[in-house]
Amino acid sequence: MNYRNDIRNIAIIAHVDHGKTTLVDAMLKQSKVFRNNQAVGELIMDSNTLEREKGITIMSKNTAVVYRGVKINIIDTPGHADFSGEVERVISMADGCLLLVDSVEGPMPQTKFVLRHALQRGLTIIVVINKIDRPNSRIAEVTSLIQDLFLELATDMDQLDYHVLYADAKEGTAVTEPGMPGKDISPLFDCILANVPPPQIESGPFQMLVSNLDSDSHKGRIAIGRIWRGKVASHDTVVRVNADGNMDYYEIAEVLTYLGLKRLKVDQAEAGDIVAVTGIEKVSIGDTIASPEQPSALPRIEVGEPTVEMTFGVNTSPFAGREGRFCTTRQLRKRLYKELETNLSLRVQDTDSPDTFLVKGRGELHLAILIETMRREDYEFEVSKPEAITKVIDGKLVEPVELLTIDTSEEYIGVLTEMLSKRQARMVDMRNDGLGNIRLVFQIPTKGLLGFRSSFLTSTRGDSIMNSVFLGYEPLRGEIISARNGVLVASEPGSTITYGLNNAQERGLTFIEPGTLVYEGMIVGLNSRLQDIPVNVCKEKKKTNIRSSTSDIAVKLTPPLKMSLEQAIDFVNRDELVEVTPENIRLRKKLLTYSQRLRSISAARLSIK
Ligand SMILES: Nc1nc2c(ncn2[C@@H]2O[C@H](COP(=O)(O)OP(=O)(O)OP(=O)(O)O)[C@@H](O)[C@H]2O)c(=O)[nH]1
Ligand SMILES: [Mg+2]
Repeated sequence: MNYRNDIRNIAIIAHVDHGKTTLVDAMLKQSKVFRNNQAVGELIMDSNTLEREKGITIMSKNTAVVYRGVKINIIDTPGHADFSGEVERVISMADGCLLLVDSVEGPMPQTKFVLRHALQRGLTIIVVINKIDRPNSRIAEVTSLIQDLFLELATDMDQLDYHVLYADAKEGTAVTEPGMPGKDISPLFDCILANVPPPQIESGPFQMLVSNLDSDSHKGRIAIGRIWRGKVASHDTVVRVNADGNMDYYEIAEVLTYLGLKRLKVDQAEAGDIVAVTGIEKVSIGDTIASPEQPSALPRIEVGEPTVEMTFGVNTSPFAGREGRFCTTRQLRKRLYKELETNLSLRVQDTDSPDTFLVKGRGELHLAILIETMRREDYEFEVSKPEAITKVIDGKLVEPVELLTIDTSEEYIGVLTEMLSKRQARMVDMRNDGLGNIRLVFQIPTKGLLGFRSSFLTSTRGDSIMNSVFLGYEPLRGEIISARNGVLVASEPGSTITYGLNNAQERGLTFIEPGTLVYEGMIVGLNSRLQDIPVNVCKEKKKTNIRSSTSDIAVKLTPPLKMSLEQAIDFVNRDELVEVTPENIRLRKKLLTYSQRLRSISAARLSIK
């Protein structure tokens, strides 16, 4: 075995928001990959629009810096549990990981998930306790919690011998001892060079595993991955081995390597490096690209199973086809199946109905991001309520269960535990830091967690944080009765009028402004009681000749409750749909007319009897 001392390959892993992308900013800025006066901004790697809007990383990305003559390939990964598939996918390119832990929050459920994966793969870990500038940082305590985590997860003794650094990623400083004044990020670079093993390389014909895909309108599909053996140059003939073990031949067009935010064209690249190659039109993630001399496949990348499913269907509302450019079954189907090429933990299935597809993901956010992305690409479609995916293990029906961590204050313990017990959650831990900050940990079936976030945020007035990670499967328990009230359903099509909306507001909350086009069966508000009721929000005030003393007073409406896409998905029940178009998110009953809904209720009653 040989090593390449001129390269290190690292992945940055952590719980959501612990500062991974900010740390990459610091590494990029301080390794002089930008001109001195170049304005590069913050969270440079969060380059796609949704990432910038939401302030979270969704897809893992590659970059590289050069430090003391060594190229450090860096892979930034997302920390949100719904995108765990991304971490599992790219971690195979690395020899080491920076495990970031927030100095206040300490290790969180996703910290454990990513650390377990990294240790199982035998990667060298450098712990970076980040955000040490935060006023209530508790470095000593967090250090010992991390130690406990390693003791629990290490697969051999050597792994307990990890290095710890202390960073303020925002300032761009890291130190080797707590309390030391920070100057720059170089202690981190030095630690990486000294401790992350250089890539081991096998000599022999070229072999690489495709871990990521990108595309370019000129270059076509770009396959990204680590070269495990040999070297590759442009115009080389290579074999692609796909999931079924089938092989086809291609000519490599270009070989590119990373530097900063750029991909540079190089004559050739060798084992140990992370490269992007073009010219292989049909490549998928997990494929091996190899020299025809020895075209053996590397083990494919395996990612965890999806836990949540919902249907995506062609828009069947009376407004179908008005707002989107891509509205047909064929277009929807093609787009969904295309997503599978890069979104490894997603599954798409045809259903009995040709216009509807079953889409399975790692959580509500995973699916919501896909919906939002498609809507921005001008697709129009309808989606159903997300449901937890049950399966059969050893002849028993089981359901996914998650570990839910809530950071809140004392005053909300009562309301939260009450809400959660209705959702079949069981408290497993409660910690009080003595200052009124509480951490509650629950075990909860995924189905109980669906739709919980919005009521969580309202009942804790937005100042608590919740996080959940997949734990495993447990025998299926009974249904959770929806705690939501009934809805106000438009009984007539038309344009909404203040008078009609005002009448509706006497029944409950409304979701739309005056002048909004509605159709019969569209949900326009939340009832203050349990049943659904039809309301005519397009109703005008009867004109009379008699002037009453109050008739001229303008009606003042309460501002409507506007829902984001995620809130809308959270909100709907099984007999309802979310209609998604590039311009609007509408809620509707599946059955649009009142008489259809009445008939279905009486049919359901009959079947119970
Ligand atoms: N005070 C302080 N804030 C920091 C530090 N590092 C990051 N932050 C802030 O923490 C927030 C999250 O930072 P990100 O870098 O997006 O975190 P991330 O781990 O990449 O998040 P995901 O990719 O979504 O998992 C941002 O508001 C940062 O400005 C730090 O050292 N100190
Ligand atoms: Mg990030």
